[in-house]
Amino acid sequence: IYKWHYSGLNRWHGAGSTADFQKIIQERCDTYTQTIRPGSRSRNCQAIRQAFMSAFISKDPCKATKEDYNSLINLAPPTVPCGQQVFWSKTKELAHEYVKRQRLMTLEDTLLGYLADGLSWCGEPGSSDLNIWSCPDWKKDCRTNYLSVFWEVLSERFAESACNTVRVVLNGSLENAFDSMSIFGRVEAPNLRPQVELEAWLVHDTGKPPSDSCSGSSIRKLKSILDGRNVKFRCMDNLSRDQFLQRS
Ligand code: C8R
Repeated sequence: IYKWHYSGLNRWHGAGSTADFQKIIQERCDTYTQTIRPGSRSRNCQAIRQAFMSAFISKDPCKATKEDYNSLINLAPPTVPCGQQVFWSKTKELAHEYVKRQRLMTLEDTLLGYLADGLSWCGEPGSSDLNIWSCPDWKKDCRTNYLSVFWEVLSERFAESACNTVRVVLNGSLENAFDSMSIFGRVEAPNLRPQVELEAWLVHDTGKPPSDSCSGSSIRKLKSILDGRNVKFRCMDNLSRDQFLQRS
């Protein structure tokens, strides 16, 4: 039992692959290309599903590289029209509510972000199946797992394509609204191009005082990352969720 536990499919500490992963990818791809963005360049959903699978199937789930996802990302690069991009960190639901009311887009509004949102996936060497029992956890097993590397490369490409003014929605109810270890902090902010302008919105829970502000140390750290890249920065704080959604 000991040996089975540590060498078997159950040995990782993260959730296993989502049931019916392939079917969900195919269905979401069809929905996105036919209903959500029918105007967008026609995409071959079967090829996209196949490229997604071959990125990780039969591979060591702790040895993901950015290159594993090259062919998938080249089939559907995560670009959005200039000036419409919204980043977020610890504010996923709020950011999605915000973009719905504006003509703005998060990474989940691009095809690959939409396909993968909320799903989990990993394979196993010597097998052509997904491991539905467990997948590596970033902290407890390995950082170079397929789920983490996917969001990192996709987020990197999304940030690199930003132009004009872009926005980030940060959680003002946390002590550190900017977290330099988050994907926004370690991947997106450091990959914005010079001359882009980033507007940060610090939004706190309605009915509570904010826990961080534009003059706090976490935002100063964000500002220094951006200064180093010649990215312009503006910051708005002390907004409750309701105020933010109404005024913006
Ligand atoms: N981005 C990153 N992670 C994403 C994601 C996304 O669009 N969509 C999902 N579902 N995830 P967090 P962060 C999952 O700590 O680290 C982009 C991944 O499993 O609240 O700063 C997006 O463009 C990932 O590990 O935020 C956004 O701007 C967690 O959710 C940042 O990166 C990340 O949750 C957000 O990443």
